[in-house]
Amino acid sequence: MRSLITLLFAAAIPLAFSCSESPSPADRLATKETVTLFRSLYKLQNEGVMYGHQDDLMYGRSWWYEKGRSDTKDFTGDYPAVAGFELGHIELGDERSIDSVSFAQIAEQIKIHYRRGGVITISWHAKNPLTIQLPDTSTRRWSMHGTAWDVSSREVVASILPGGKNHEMFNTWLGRLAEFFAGLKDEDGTPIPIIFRPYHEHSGSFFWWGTDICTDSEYASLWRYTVEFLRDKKGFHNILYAYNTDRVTSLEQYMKGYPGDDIIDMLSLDMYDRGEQFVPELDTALNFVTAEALKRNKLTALSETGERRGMENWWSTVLLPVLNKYPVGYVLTWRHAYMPRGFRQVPGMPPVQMPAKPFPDDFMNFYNSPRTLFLKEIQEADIYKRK
Ligand code: BMA
Repeated sequence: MRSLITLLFAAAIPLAFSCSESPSPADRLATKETVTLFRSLYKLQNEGVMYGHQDDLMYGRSWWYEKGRSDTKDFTGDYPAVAGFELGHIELGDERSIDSVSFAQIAEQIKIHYRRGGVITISWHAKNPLTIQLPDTSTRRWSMHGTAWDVSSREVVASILPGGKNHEMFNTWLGRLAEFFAGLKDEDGTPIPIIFRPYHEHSGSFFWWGTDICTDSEYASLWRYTVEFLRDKKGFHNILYAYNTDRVTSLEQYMKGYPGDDIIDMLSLDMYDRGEQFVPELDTALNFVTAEALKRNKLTALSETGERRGMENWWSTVLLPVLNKYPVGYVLTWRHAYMPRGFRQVPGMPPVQMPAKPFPDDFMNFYNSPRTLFLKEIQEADIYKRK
């Protein structure tokens, strides 16, 4: 008996060690595929940076939902490693998203990209659950009333948390989100692992969940409530949760409102190039965000960025050198909004003709860098361990 106990104990030690040595999703019940994805990404972020593109599979400036088409593929011959999708307006029960994309087609492309061996990330520009119920009194032509960008009330987050007057309504919204997630299954019924990045860019104050629009503790509670709803109440164990801020200058600022390591799987950052300060600011932020992520055994990403207007060779001379310094899991650039007439019209300004090509030529230098990973490279790495 004694020897059996000793034997069992001896067997348990390496097991315990191997668990603590392999970073795992925050959800202890995460599915096998989700754990595998998490570990693959954790390892890969030290080897290269995956390229991601928002709505890449849904449309480009001059085309709209052509199955199999992708701006990234048109330009480079390969799909992005990470495909970004947006679920704004799913909460209303609409058939189409905030960007007019059919949710059925989003689900279809998520399944296809997963089959190909790619990574899926989802954002959610949810409407403002408080102001959407009030009349629009704005006289401006471009009213933000009731949208994700409506920051006119600081009561909104409190109003949807338990005990708040919009709590039941928000449960309905989360329920609709859950219904969509429930459909994300492989042919054999296996839930598809996704990276979900709601309530993004918290350090800014331009969304109703922004830093000046709610308290840190309300923000953390919103996160916790959402994860508990999806994970514990609805039983999803295929979701990796990405915490996210807009530009920040210190770790303290980055972590304001962080809901906890038991909720979050990825520490991500959004930062667009708006001028000279971009490189030093991004360098500083990626330094502390990635160091903190590794300390906590979390994934990392520069989950939104975009080039400086009018700058040549931005991809290879600005973005890549900074990314090369840090273990950044993926870098994603935002959508190429569909412009059937080929012009971008900013109110009050003359229309600007959009470039005929989806990316500048320098994007090929980024693509050809041995550090960047597109779909073929992560297919080789077999991130879901299907081979
Ligand atoms: C924003 C803009 C909007 C879009 C939203 C959600 O950054 O691109 O036009 O509706 O993202 O995708």
